[in-house]
Amino acid sequence: MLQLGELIMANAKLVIGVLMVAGAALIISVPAILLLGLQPPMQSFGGAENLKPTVNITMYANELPTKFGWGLSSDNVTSPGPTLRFKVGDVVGMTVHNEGKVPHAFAIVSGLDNPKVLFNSQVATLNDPIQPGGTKSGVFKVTDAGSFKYICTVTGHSEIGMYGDIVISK
Ligand SMILES: [Cu+2]
Repeated sequence: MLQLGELIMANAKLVIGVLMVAGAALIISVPAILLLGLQPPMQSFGGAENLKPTVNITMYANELPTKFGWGLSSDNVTSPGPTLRFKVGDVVGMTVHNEGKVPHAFAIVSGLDNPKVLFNSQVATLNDPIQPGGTKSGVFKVTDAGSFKYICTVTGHSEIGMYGDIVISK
């Protein structure tokens, strides 16, 4: 049978032990957190999480009465969409809002015929598009000069006007 004093001592030792373990965990976890980075995870479809945008663009996807289109503001969506201009080396932070009623997605492609995605520029994909009312962002670096297209990569959408010109200068 433990005396009251012994019981208190035993409990005190237990509390001290728990505090020491908690302190050690804190001491270990702080540098671990610093090493792993405190930044919130940024959703990037371009695989360029380490790139900091030098140009930020916000695009709006929507359906028009007889076509699908793009705009730089929600009240000016056109088909084709506005021409986008970048310079080689620009790191583009692209945010796409889906203002429409069906899923959409964004990518810069080689052209409308046989489109090939360039610069890892897809923001959302055919299989993981931006749902109506949703927003997705991506960061990518444009590395080649030329005239390309941006499109919605959801099947059939670029065919009904959901594209625009993109010009990348040297
Ligand atoms: Cu679309």
